[in-house]
Formats: sequence, structure tokens, C-alpha cells
Amino acid sequence: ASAFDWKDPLASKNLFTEEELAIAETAERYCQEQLLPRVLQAYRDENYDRAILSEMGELGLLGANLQGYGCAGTSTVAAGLITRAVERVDSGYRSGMSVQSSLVMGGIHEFGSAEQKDKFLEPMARGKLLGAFGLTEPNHGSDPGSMETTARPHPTKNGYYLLSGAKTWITNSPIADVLMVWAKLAETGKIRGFLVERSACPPGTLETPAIKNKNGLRASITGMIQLDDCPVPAANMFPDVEGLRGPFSCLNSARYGISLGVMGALEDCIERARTYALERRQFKNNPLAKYQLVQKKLADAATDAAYGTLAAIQVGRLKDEGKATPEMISMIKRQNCDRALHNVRVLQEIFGGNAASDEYHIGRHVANLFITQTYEGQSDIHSLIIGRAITGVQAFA
Ligand code: TGC
Ligand code: FAD
Repeated sequence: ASAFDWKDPLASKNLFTEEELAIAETAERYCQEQLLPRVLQAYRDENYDRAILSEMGELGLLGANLQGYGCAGTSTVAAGLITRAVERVDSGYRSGMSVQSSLVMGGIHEFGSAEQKDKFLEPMARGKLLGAFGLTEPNHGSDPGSMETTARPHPTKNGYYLLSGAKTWITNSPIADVLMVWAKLAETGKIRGFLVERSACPPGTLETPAIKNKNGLRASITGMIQLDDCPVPAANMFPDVEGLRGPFSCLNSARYGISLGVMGALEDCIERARTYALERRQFKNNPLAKYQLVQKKLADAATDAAYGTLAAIQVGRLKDEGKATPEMISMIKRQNCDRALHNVRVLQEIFGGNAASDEYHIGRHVANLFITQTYEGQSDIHSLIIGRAITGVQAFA
């Protein structure tokens, strides 16, 4: 007879292939054994250990769903199970990996020239080169179409552009080797993507200062990208994609990863809250878990985690069949981030005063999940994307 499994209430496991289960197991083992023991100190020190990307590269976890170039070539769902395993430990660790895998490697894989793919993808898959994705600017976040960063032809050096402008809140930027920068061509005003190689930038043309003292996502490193007439070869521009379709196509894949990733963070909180509620006793020596109000909090959270997981699996399958639309991805990104954040805030209550101690991990997830709800399209922006698709009327401007 089947038994109810509170860790997987709607038996999502039944929908995974043997290969997906094996990948998930490898990722979960690495994350629990190698990442979890480091996360508290990393979060306290606001320090991202660069070695993590190399470790993930060795295990084949980077760009996992890409074909060729040393990538594992898994299903979309398998790649999502990797993000879920990483985010079960910390959203910041997942961020560093998402940027590398989905935004930068995914973008190069989809839009890069043969030379760009040959040069960057394999070292990125192995974690030897680290990527960053620069779309957001100080004055333009939700509305990247208004970006001010420009690329103009080099006045004296043929085959080069000069990039100028500033990007902000860029994950990995202070330590990235390859920065994918989206800029408007001065001549046409069309947005194009450039691969800026730090090692090739003359002094003073590229600065990537870190943004310190974040109150979430502290186990990831975040910074700016400041370009001052930075010379970039035309060969480092994506040849055929122009307009917002370029960056948004990269975002489709990263937003998908987040939708399963945040389910990992939520599940971790459910498990920790359940353990705490069974151990902590109040009033006549009853465990907190005996109280109905506490049970409802766990039931709500487990239900949202189970529903969110199933929805993400469905969209992942459609994505592999070429049938997923951006609106579907907006729907699961918004819903899963919103429900994860809402539920972890409620589960935090179960820990009472101990929630204030980082040793219980819950406060860290709460702070992180606020940011997951904000980046890659804040939830209200996704509401408007979905609303536009429902009504045919756009509400942004
Ligand atoms: P809109 O008119 O909607 O579209 C402009 C062009 O882009 C195309 N497009 C897409 N293509 C592929 N996939 C998608 N999801 C697409 N969405 C739009 C569209 O077809 C059109 O193409 P064309 O050829 O007709 O020009 O553009 P808009 O300016 O009205 O956009 C509004 C809005 C709100 C949808 C958009 O700007 C938006 O999504 N804003 C949110 C910004 C955002 O998500 N930023 C993310 C920055 S990266 C990041 O946060 C990384 S954090 C990583 C980590 O640490 O994990
Ligand atoms: P704003 O656009 O100023 O929005 C502020 C608020 O107003 C939001 O709640 C928004 O929903 C709301 N709002 C805006 N317009 C409307 C509207 N028309 N109708 C209704 N409400 C509206 N970006 C990158 O490019 N690369 C990265 O690697 C990256 N990493 C990040 C890491 C961290 C830790 C953080 C915090 C951010 C990161 N971002 C990155 C930036 C992120 O994508 C933006 O913060 C996000 O897109 C929102 O932009 P904004 O902060 O400028 O907010």
C-alpha cells in the first residue's frame, strides 16, 4: 500500500526518470555534505567561496541541460533538480550557479558564434571561467529596455566597440572572468549582447566593485559593472540576436531554475520547522507539533511546496518539447517565489525567539527568498506579464 510521504506529498518522484533521480541524488549529496557545513560562516562573513564553482564543475552540475561542450545534456527538469538541491542549502549558492549555467552559458549556447562557444563553454562547464550577466542598471531594473549603456564603434581600432555605462546588482561581477553585458548600439539604439573578458580590458576601463553589507543572499557575491570606453572586439558580440529577446531568452531558463530552486529552500524550512515543533515543548509538556495552529502552518507550506513542484515539472517537460511559453515561466516563477517567501515567513514563527539565531537557518532563508522574489522580474512584474497575456492590454507604461 502507498504511504503518505510528508517530504514529497504528491509523489513528484513518480514523474522523474531514473537518470533524473540519479542526478538529483548526486547534487543533494554534494550540497548537504559540502555546502551546508560552509554556509553559516559564508553568510556571516558575506563571503562567496570561488572554489564552489569549480567543485560544481567537476561534478557536471554547471550548464547541465546544455548539449555538447562538456555539458551533461540533461533534461530541463534534471537541471531544475540541481538548482533545488543547491537552494535547499542557500539561495545565494544557487544564484552563483544560475548565473553561470542559465544566464551566461545558456546565452552563449543559444546566441554565441561557433568561436564564442568553443572558447567559453567548456571552461565554464568545468568552473574554470566564471560568468556574470549584466542587464540591470542603476536607473533601469524592471524596465531594462530603457538601458543607458552604449556600444559605439572604436574611432581608431577597426573591429572593436567601446562600451560605456554602469550595471548594478550583478551577481558574481566582482570575481567574474566573463561579463555578459547588454548595451545599446550607439548607431541604431538596438540592444546587443557582448562578452567582456576581464583579462583583455585595459586598466581603468572596467571596474567591478562589490556591493557590501547586503541583508540577504550574503553567501553570494554581488557588485557593479562600470565600463568607461572599454574596448571589446566585435567578435565578442552575439552575432544574430538584437533587442530584449536576447537577455529575456536567457532569463527564461534562469527563471525556470529559480521556480524549482525556491521549492528546495521552502522544503528545507518545512523540515527544520517540523523537527523543531516535535522537539520544543510548551504548556503541559506538549510538543509544539501537537497544536493545531502549528499543524496548519506545516500543512499550508507542504501543500504549496508540492503544488509548486508539480507545476514546475510540467513546465519543464513542456520546455523540452518546445511548448513552454514565457508566460508559463512567469507564472511558476512568480507563484513559487511568492509562496516560498510567504510560507517561510510563517514557519519562522514556530521557532519563537530562536528564529533570531542564525544556527536555526530559518532567518537566512527568509532574507534570501525576499530577493528571489525580486530579481529576474519582481513578482508584480510577472503579474503584469501574465495579465497582459490574459487581457491583451499591457500595463507597464
Ligand atoms: P516587451 O515588449 O515585452 O518585449 C520586448 C522584446 O523581447 C521579447 N521578449 C521575450 N523573448 C523571449 N523570452 C521572453 N521571456 C521574452 N519577453 C519578451 C519580446 O517578444 C519582444 O521582442 P521583439 O522582437 O518584438 O522586440 O518588452 P518590455 O520592455 O515591454 O518588457 C517589459 C517587461 C516587464 C516584460 C520586462 O522588461 C521584464 O521582464 N522586466 C523584468 C526585468 C528582469 O527580469 N530583469 C532581470 C535581470 S537579471 C537578474 O535579475 C539575475 S539575478 C540572477 C541570480 O542571481 O540568480
Ligand atoms: P524597480 O524596477 O525600481 O522596481 C521597484 C518596485 O516597483 C518593484 O516592486 C517593482 O515590481 C515595482 N514596479 C516597477 N515598475 C512597475 C510597474 N510598471 N507597475 C507596477 N509595479 C512596478 N540583475 C542583473 O542584471 N544581473 C544579476 O546578476 C542580478 N543579480 C541580482 C542580485 C541581487 C542580490 C539583487 C538584489 C538583484 C540582482 N539583479 C540582477 C537585479 C534585479 O534583477 C533587479 O533588482 C530587479 O529586476 C528589480 O529592479 P529594480 O531593483 O531596479 O526595481
